[in-house]
Formats: sequence, C-alpha cells, structure tokens
Amino acid sequence: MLKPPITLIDNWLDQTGSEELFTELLTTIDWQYEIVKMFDNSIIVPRKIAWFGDADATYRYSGLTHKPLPWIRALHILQQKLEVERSLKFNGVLCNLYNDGKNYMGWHRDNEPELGSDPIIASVSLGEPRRFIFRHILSDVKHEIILNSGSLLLMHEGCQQYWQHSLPKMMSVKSPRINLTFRHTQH
Ligand SMILES: O=C(O)CCC(=O)C(=O)O
Repeated sequence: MLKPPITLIDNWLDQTGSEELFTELLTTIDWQYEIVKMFDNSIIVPRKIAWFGDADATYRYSGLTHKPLPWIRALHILQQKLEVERSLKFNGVLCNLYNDGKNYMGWHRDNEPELGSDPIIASVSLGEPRRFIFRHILSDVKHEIILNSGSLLLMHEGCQQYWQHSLPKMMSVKSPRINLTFRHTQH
C-alpha cells in the first residue's frame, strides 16, 4: 500500500513541557490573520500565523512575503533539539494557531521555490489533537494520522513532491491548537 514518507513521534515533548510551551506561545506571540488575494477577492485565512527565523529567512507563499520575526527562546530551543537529535537544520518556523475545529488548512504542498526542490519539514503540534490527511497527487490514495499535543511529524524527501496534506475542520473541537512547521528557506 502506498504510504507517505513520514515519521510520527508521539510524546516528542512530554505532557508538562507541551502544556507550558502551548500556554507561552498562545499568550506571547503576536498572532496575525493573513489576507490572501484570490482572483478579485481578498480572503481571510481561517487561522492565525507568525513566521520566525534567521534575519535573512524571508518566506514567500500564497502571494505574501513574510519577513521573519527574530527567534524567541522557546522556538530556538526546539530548532536546536531538532538539530542535535535528528541532524536537521532549519532557519525558520511557521507558527499556525487554530482557535477551534472551525479553523483548518486546505489541501496543499509545501513546495515554494525557496524551500528547495525536495524539502524536509518538521512539524510540532501543541494543544487539541487534530486529524491530518495526506493525499497522493497521482493516485488519490489517502493516509490519515492524528497529531497529538507534543508530537513531532517528520515529512521526509518525496513527501512534498508527491503528497498533498490538509488539516480538515473538526466541529467537535472547541479548543485551540498550535502547529510549528520548521523549514529551511534558501537564498
Ligand atoms: O497545522 C498543521 O499541522 C499543518 C500545517 C501545514 O500544513 C503547513 O503549515 O503547511
């Protein structure tokens, strides 16, 4: 059976650490709604975001240019943990805040040119568990996982080339979730 090239590590952060980090990020980050242009319309994206990274890690997606906010300690510690434990180097992290299950992310690939031709992406989840679905672009095969608080999802080479992903609405979810996707932008 066709499966996406991923590794999911539950409890990558322990429960206390996850809860503390979640509260810190929820209350200290200056979360912003994004407005994207679709044809002639301006659409408010159904979640809030913040982009942190090295000074030169400008990231352009959905037609918007994101200048990085300087690393905050809590995010820098995670960046270092990924480098030490997994030998993965990232120069930025996209933070997404989903207020509840009405907030979501539609089908897409993280395949912007500045991420390189076949990027590896590390995704850390905090707060409410949510469904996460992969869909193979040629065969339409789907693969579903649950992203629990404290989990680390590694999307390896091949994942962004051949698989889209989405975080669907979950109307039963009434509380927030934060997702941190560590990326390497090239200049
Ligand atoms: O919230 C998530 O787990 C997914 C985020 C995502 O797909 C993205 O940032 O590209």
